[in-house]
Amino acid sequence: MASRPELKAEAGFADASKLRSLQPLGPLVPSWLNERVPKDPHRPRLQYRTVWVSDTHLGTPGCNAELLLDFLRSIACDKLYLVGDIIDGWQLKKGWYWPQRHNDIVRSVLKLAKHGSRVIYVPGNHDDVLRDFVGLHFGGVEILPEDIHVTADGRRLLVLHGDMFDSVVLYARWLAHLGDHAYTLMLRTNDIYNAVRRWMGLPYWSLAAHLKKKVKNAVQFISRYEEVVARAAADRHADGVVCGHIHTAEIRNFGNVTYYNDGDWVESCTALVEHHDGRMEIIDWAERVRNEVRPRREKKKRQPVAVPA
Ligand SMILES: [Mn+2]
Repeated sequence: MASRPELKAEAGFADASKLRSLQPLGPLVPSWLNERVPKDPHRPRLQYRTVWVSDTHLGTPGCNAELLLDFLRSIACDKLYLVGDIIDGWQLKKGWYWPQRHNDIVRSVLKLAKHGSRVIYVPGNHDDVLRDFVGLHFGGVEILPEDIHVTADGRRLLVLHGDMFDSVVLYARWLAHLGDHAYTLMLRTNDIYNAVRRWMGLPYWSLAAHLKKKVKNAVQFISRYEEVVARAAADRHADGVVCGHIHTAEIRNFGNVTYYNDGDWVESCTALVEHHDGRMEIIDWAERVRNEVRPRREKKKRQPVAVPA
């Protein structure tokens, strides 16, 4: 896609104190990542052919809204896929939580649609109410149960959220429940641990991501999930599959099928992108912002002190 000068990035972050009051339980990504990063509102946007984002869980304090908004305001693409669990209907039913920032995110998506990006919303399990509206358009956003995306290099990718494979992977219901509680506890522990690390001036460390990598059962679950989804794509004669749901970004080959997972915006702040030549890449936005903020902070520290004459 050619550069679109009319599509200018909007101004940067809200101040961190405001964010605190909006997110009483605190985000899982450290607050300093959400500090105001003065960005040139006329900076060129990152150009992609396709962008996949999922598991943003809008309507919950877990959503890293500032980083997500920053990402959406930094990109331009021909096609944007919202791959499910975008709005967390389950949590909203339990209690209404909808800060201004979540409105800004919705507006930012609609703005991309207005400026020519094709926006496709594939509902997940947390926004399954939208599955009743499949085939309809809302403000330029198409709702589809799943889709086939053809890459620039001609590969056919099946795009779906991926919750339908849970039952295949998790055969016992009690196991799913135990998993849910253990997971919630893990996220809280992660929060406290990082508050301590922040106080000690250490960078953010994700316990959830670490445990998922280390704990045998979690590894088995993720690995088995990836395999099951890839096999389903092979059955459909697709060259690959793009999904979300398990909050673990990945690009992995299973025989002739490539499994892509775009990650999430609760734990990791990742997206999947297709470049204009068909090359696929996982974008770690938290990491990118961290690298932007770090040199600025160091520069600030190293500023020469005025010596009285
Ligand atoms: Mn899900």
